[in-house]
Amino acid sequence: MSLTIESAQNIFSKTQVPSPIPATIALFDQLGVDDQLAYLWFAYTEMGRTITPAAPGAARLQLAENLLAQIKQMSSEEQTQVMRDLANRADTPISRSYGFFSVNTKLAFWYELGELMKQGVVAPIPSGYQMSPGVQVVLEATKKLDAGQQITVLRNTVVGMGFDTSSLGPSSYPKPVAEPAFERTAPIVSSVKIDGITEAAVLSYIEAMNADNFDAAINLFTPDGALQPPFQKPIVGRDAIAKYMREEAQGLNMMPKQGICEVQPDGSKQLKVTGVVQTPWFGVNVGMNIAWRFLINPQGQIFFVAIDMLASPEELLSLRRV
Ligand code: EQ3
Repeated sequence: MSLTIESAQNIFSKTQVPSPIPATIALFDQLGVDDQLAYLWFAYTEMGRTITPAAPGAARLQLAENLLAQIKQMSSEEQTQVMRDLANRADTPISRSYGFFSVNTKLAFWYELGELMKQGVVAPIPSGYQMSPGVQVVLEATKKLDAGQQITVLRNTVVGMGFDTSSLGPSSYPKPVAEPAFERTAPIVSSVKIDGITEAAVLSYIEAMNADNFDAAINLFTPDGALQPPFQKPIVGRDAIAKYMREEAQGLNMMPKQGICEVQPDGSKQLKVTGVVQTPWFGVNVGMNIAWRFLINPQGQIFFVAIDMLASPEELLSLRRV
């Protein structure tokens, strides 16, 4: 029987617990645009008391420089309007340019805007702003999340802003820019050990990803293989996975701890591995509890891997399907 992505997506589905992250983002989506911006300000500054993101490097900020320079020259009202347009996904020149940014450039853009707001260069949340009950509900829901889940909510809301450029034809795409590298926050772990796992493709995958060696990681996949990031559809084919990894998987520290492997009658293997991942934005200060669900073909190649955010630390150990 040939392997299909649809069936691969369902492996170990009985061991999955719904994450509170989409529910929190759904609450956020219901807010009006000013409330969304205010929520992000309060959530970000509140979180910043204990954990703050690392400043993006100069090369990364350079990609957002043009937009930031335009915004700095605007009046307070115009600055507020730009932020509203971004949150509204409006079709304006700035919101379009933002829409073409990579995930990490979007984060760097808002990081810098946040700094400029603190300095008073960019319009802050209006001083008389009264927090609406809706914002309070989303903030309360956010407080219940662990730090890894909180930064995922922030990241996903920022990524969703700006004009949706996927509707535009290739003629309107800007010239592709090289994705600046993230500095690694911890030494490269060269020999990976995962309790319960000896599968070479899985161990080599983690080793390659922890060294940002995406070519090596891609070569472990079948040509029609797929990678499914958290809360997203599968990305299919080596080229598409490589592009995604170069943009979004740099500088990650993957610390898988345990896993199980089940051999299927056709010789393929289904594996579930759980552990912790750190992003270069927050380094060792925030660990995200995650699971990888691998489907390995009988020839030992990765046909499919899904990355799931876990709902709670208890889930790190609940690997068996009962
Ligand atoms: C200025 C302010 C505060 C107010 C204004 O009103 C509005 C906004 C938006 C503001 C600014 C907000 C800012 C600056 C937010 C910054 C948030 C940041 C830096 C969040 C970063 C989060 C990073 C995360 C969650 C990374 C997760 C990565 C994972 C889980 C990677 C998993 C992967 C694995 C394990 C693989 O094996 C394959 C690849 C893959 C990448 C999927």
